[in-house]
Amino acid sequence: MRVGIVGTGFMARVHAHAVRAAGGRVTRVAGSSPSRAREVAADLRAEQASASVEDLVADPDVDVVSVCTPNHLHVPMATAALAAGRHVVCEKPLALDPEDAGRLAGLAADSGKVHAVPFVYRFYPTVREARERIARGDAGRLWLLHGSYLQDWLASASATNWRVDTGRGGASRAFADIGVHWCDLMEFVTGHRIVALSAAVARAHEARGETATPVATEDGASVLFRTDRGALGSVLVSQVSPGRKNALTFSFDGTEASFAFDQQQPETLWVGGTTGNRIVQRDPEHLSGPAGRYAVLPPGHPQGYQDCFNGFYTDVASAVAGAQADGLPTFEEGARAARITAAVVASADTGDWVDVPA
Ligand code: SOE
Repeated sequence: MRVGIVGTGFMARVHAHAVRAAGGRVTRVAGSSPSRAREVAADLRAEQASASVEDLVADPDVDVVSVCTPNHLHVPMATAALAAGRHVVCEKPLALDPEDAGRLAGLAADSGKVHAVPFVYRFYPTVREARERIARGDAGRLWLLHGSYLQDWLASASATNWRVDTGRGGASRAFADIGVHWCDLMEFVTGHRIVALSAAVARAHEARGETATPVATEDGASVLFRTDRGALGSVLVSQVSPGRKNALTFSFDGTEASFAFDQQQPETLWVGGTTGNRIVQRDPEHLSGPAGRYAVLPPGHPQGYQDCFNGFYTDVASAVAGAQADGLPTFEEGARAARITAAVVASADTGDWVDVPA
């Protein structure tokens, strides 16, 4: 699997490691300029730097294009890659609005090519174990789905980033950036689908950066939702919660058992019951098949975020080879995330409950 990476930031590095872990080659890197591409290609040990994105997507030595750029460039770059007949991995959010996301998902579906969005938290073995146990009925009827995703990298008013800028990041920031991970994970693990939601957003800082630039995007969001199977849920999202780094947590509570997970302690899954609780270890010997597939190290050697990306690209490589694994997040999941985000923005604007299209 020969991969051309578009983008030169933190995610490009994570994607490059994962491509190699999956047995692929990083054959090209393109960036905001030829010189930046050369610098990062050397840093990532890519085989060549491409002078432009156009050169990269046209290069016969590229099977898969991985779009790791700021959000506003995702649609044009993924569209160009599909038009050139390449498979595409595109970082979330797929697009800044649901219409563009839907069009891109349609293009991808019609292309017959592999198309994937790295909702990578699906690839923790303990998450897959929760999904398997819930699917076989261990939770009973799930009725309360709750959790949060809290970070602190934007806690200071001096901290800023292209994600803060509406033009490059989109109308929503905290929810579009990390709330979508939580919602994808909830829907993937439980099989429920959000059908309506009520959201409120807030800002800790009205201006950011050295020039005190006014901010129009949210630092945090609180979302109440109902699902197609009658459950009630809530998720709290923040990028200004000091001490919380990537504190994605969920608790999915059923009539028989509750399943809880903490992304900062991913080696275990908590299973709550009225007569006692259990801690399920990430032990390949004792996980279900679909979970064990991603448990690549013996218990006691912790797996983490990069291992999730490695598992994601292993499944991308399988799909490129014609064997798509269960649970690969595609552009359809990217389009769904854009629909949920648009509902959050609309509800936060009006204060009303907003339906989320199927
Ligand atoms: C920044 O909030 C970020 O890198 C997100 O963009 C990623 O999607 C998330 O997995 C980690 O935090």
